[in-house]
Order: sequence, then structure tokens, then C-alpha cells
Amino acid sequence: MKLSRLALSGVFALAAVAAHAQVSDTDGNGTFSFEELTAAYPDIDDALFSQIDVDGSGEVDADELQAAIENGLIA
Ligand SMILES: [Ca+2]
Ligand SMILES: [Ca+2]
Repeated sequence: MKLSRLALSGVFALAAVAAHAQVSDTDGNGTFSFEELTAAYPDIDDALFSQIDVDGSGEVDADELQAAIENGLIA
């Protein structure tokens, strides 16, 4: 029981951030693509996405999205 909760904690963390930011992980892969992010924030362009995607992975994870919100990159 504890193990399964641990395994799911990352998913819940992402869902919590997504709910707050109103971003939907449409394809359910656990991270937000440019398309998924701009669906919630149409003003995000390539340059801003690159800023949000701190590690340059091409996808925004829950931590990167949270940081972007806290830093005022997106609101
Ligand atoms: Ca996704
Ligand atoms: Ca990333």
C-alpha cells in the first residue's frame, strides 16, 4: 500500500500543479508539451517555452511549471 502510494505521488503532484495552472496533460505522458502548455496559455511562444523548460528536455514537468508560476513567467 505504501509503495503504491509512493509510486503515484509524482502523478498526484503533477495533477495538483496542472489543476492550479489549468494545464492539461492531454496525452498523459506525465509532462507538458508546447502544445499542451499553449492550450492553457496561448501567449506562450518558443522563447518563453525555452525559459520554462529549464533542463531543455523539450517538455515541461511539474517542477518546471511550478517554478515558472512562482517566477511570474506565466500566471
Ligand atoms: Ca503530455
Ligand atoms: Ca523540461
